[in-house]
Amino acid sequence: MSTVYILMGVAGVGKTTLGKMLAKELSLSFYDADDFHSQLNKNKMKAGTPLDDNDRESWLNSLSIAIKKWGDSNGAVLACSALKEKYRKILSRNDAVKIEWIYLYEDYETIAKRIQQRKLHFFDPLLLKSQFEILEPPTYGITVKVEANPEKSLKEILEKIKRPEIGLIGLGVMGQSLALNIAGKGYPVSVYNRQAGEKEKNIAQLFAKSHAHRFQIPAYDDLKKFILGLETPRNILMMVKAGFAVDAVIEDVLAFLEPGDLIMDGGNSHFKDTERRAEALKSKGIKYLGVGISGGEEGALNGPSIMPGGVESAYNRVKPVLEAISARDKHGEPCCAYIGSGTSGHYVKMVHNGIEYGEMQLIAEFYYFMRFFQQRSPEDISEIFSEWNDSERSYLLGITYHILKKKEANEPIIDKILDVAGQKGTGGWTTSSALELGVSLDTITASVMARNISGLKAQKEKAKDLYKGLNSNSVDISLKNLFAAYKAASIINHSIGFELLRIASKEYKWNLNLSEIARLWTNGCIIRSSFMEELVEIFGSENEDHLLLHPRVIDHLNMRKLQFINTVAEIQKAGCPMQVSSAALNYFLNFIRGNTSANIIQAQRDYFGAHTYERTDKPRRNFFHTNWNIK
Ligand code: NBP
Repeated sequence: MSTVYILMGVAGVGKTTLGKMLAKELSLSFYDADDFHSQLNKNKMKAGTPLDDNDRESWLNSLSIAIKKWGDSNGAVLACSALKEKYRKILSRNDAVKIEWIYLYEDYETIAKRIQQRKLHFFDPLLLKSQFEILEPPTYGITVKVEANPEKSLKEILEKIKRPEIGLIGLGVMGQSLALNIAGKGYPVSVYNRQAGEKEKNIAQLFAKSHAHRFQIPAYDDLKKFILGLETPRNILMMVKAGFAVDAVIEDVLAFLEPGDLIMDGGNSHFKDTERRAEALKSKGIKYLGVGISGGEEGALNGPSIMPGGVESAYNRVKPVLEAISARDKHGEPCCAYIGSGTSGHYVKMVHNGIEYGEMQLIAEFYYFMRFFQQRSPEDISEIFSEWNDSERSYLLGITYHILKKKEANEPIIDKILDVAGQKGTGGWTTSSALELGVSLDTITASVMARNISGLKAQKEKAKDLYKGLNSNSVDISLKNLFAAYKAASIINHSIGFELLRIASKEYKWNLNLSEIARLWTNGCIIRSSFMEELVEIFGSENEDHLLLHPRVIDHLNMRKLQFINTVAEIQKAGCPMQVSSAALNYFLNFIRGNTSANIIQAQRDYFGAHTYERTDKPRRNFFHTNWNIK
């Protein structure tokens, strides 16, 4: 479906001149509505008899048929006075046609003078006056005050008819920030938000209005108008709650989309849902990208880290805008790059969040120990985190420094926040995926479980009086040792997350570039840090094996392993919970021992279930069974 541009306004305002110029610029055919009058109408006009509404109706009807025909082919530019709303209604009666109304205006005196100056043109002041009297300026479309210099007016029209290249659905926390980010980078964007109930009326309009001093953002609460108003083929970015809402929006938009249009899901959808949706839409000719976006509200506004996955040609279509709105790495390159085929974008975002869960819990654990087992104040701990952050440049350490500094009525606000942590699923999904792939995900899983156990608030309140006798006195561990343990655990948490990506990439044939993924995570996202910068180089230097086998990581951990073991042990001995730190330590110890207790497990399995075992004195993949019945 193509666009028909209708330049409307009173006689002499410049419809024909500008219409022809516009048609040339857009490589479209130009039509003058006067040429569509019937012979009867033409005779009447020749005889100086004014046309009545009946005469006009047949003329407008034939024009509307022509408009439909032009819309079905390449589009066109039409000059037509269309002074009254009822005339315009007839012209646009076919819903399936995209009409762009361009209302040209100027005051009576200027037009009269202009017509008189065109020496050969007959000027009837009464006709012009009557046109001004019946004119009903449209409240939609584009309005252009005609300049003496038509080139200037054409420029204004061209700027205004630029249709939005991207339409954003869902003006929640992320959607609003992203829309402003896109508009700020000079990409025409339109927005839509559903009308859900009385409280949620005109969200899109109110949003556009509150930013109208900076950007012209077309805003809709009518889905059809929103979609038909987009440049074709259309690019739609959904920023709605993951789960049912995504399916609901897809179902709604499908009614108005055409083959070749593209839907992007910028939310945290489960990667298997993305796969299902992409498959279903493929059969309808609709392209689909799962676009992981990290950075929260502030990142979405100023530059998030973006992880798009799906068909590469679809990504290439939106690459300029996605790159433009993303954060920059230290070399000024966009923190946005094609991740891989299928559902890899959302998978990578999910693992990002898994690592994020682990990092958050680690910081929380060290805070908790220093606060309640070393009796330090939130203010003191914020200074300690600030020092740690001098070397780590970790976004999460940085925000925790601010959190601990914040006061309400002169009291640290952290003391007023209930110790029950919420979650939206990505951490748990990372664990489920690791279980499916047989990958050890100790730290991330422990961080999900830590949030789960935080929910048992009432039971924990009871339990604290039932298990007494543990020493909660001040535990003497130096800040140097605490930092070493934190750093070691954090390295192991990252290793675990990237190991899942490495295995998933092989399993799902995504060919993920781990160095590039680390680069995307060096800015804009929640887990950005100086260690992430280091990982870009570590993965870039041919490391295709487990991160804990890389020389630089080995150096990091060898330097800290004793402090790590002793510190976590001392903290636990004092009765302080350290779910992620101890999970990291156990992963590390299991990894570096060469042998583990798993031979006992395998023997037990063979004993009760004849599951067989491999032998240390035989090549791998040979399986043996023993008759364990000792008589
Ligand atoms: P919000 O909760 O702030 O906004 C959700 C949006 O989804 C609202 O515009 C809401 O419309 C719309 N929506 C819902 Br809910 N159900 C809908 C339906 N059935 N049809 C149409 N629209 C519907 O979420 P957000 O924080 O902006 O997050 C959006 C996505 O981005 C989520 O997947 C989230 O996990 C992800 N994400 C969030 C962050 C973050 O820091 N917040 C970071 C990275 C990714 P309404 O206004 O009418 O209710």
